[in-house]
Amino acid sequence: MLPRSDRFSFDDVTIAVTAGTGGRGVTSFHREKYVPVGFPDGGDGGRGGNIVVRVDAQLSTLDHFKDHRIFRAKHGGAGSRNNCHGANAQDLQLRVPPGTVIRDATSGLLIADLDHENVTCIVAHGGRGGRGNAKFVNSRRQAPTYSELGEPGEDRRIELELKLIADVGLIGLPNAGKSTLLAALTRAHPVIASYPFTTLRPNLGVLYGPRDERVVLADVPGIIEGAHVGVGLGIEFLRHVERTRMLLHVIDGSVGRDEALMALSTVESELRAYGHGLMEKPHVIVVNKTDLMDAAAVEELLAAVPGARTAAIAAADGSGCDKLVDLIMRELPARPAAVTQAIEERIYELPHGAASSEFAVSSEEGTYRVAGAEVERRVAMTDMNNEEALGRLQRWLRYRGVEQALMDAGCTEGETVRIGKQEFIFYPDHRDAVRPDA
Ligand SMILES: Nc1nc2c(ncn2[C@@H]2O[C@H](COP(=O)(O)OP(=O)(O)OP(=O)(O)O)[C@@H](O)[C@H]2O)c(=O)[nH]1
Ligand SMILES: [Mg+2]
Repeated sequence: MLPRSDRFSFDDVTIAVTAGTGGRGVTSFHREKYVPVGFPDGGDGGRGGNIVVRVDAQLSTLDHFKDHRIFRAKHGGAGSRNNCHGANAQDLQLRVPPGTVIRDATSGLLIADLDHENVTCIVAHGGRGGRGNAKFVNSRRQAPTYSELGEPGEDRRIELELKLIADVGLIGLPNAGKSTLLAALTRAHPVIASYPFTTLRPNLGVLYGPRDERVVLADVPGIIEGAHVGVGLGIEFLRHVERTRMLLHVIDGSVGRDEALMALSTVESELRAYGHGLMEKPHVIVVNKTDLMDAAAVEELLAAVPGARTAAIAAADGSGCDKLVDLIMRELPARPAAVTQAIEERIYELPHGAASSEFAVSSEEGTYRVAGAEVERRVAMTDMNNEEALGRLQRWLRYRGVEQALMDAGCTEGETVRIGKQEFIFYPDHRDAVRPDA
């Protein structure tokens, strides 16, 4: 039984990220000698840390997420007296290799395609700091005795998918000598062995041209007939050559003309099945292992190979490799403008969850639940130990129609209502909501 493509699961990881909660605002009154009661001077809390994904060109895998998949940013600092603002928390940075695609794991929506160095993406926003009591002063209320708690940070699950960014892809049947060629052209040390499926994950190497051109080569696992339906390692790893500008199709010439041509067409039909424009890219057919062939056989095979660009090499001893490098440098299409430009800092940002004012009431075994982004945020930011803050929350809930919606849903006095993480006993109609433990 051949191994299947689930070996590549670490090219995809799902992680949970929670941004920091904002710091709490503070209730305080100015104090000075001989002044009995001063004005409110409670400062606001600081912002919670964002979760930021950043491209690190030194990385080429997502393996570092293997053992660590839950990330929390720091919370903002609390405000303090004298209108002092709490400290904003530092962002938590997660590093990923270039070519990482980020999706929201719940909706599957694309968040960002991090295909350049130096790009960052804020995947969860920290909550804003709660306002201190100084901010609640108005013409009717000179001395508010409450302040807000910090806003909770966003949390979501995101999916990271790696599509390596290489300039040239090495493809071919298992054992054709792809990894040997990578080792011959670059300083990479891939595992090479005389059995099929030696390479289980893509290897990268950098080839330097005569004018110091820097060309990244990707060696991917071998492809066999039926790979597109999952035979062998499947063809899923071909996404790592999707973004290349040229493919080197390596064939083992020592197996004889007919078999070599068959290998060629087998791999090509798998590429066609995969799609994504792989067959439309420039291909170089590289006849390998010529050290095991006589010159006539090499000529005969080269003549029979379709396509204009061919090379004959022995990757094991490097013969023919110089010519192959010349061919690559000559034929490699220029990088698309989109890739060469924006190397400067680019920041992707999800729209900050503009809290929807909609909410829904549901009930289960005598407990009512109110769900809705704005309502939940409002509750989370209310200091339940403060009568005045609680009264303010209840007035707001009544004004927003939450109280009426609960009554419409059949909720009666004394029943339990849950909003976010808080539980209340329902006392409608101008009586204050009271927490069960209050
Ligand atoms: N004689 C000879 N043997 C070679 C040459 N190139 C590769 N080989 C041998 O062929 C075998 C397979 O080489 P690999 O580079 O591992 O082949 P691969 O295409 O990467 O194979 P997979 O990773 O399994 O897809 C090894 O035993 C190599 O030593 C060559 O030019 N001449
Ligand atoms: Mg290999």
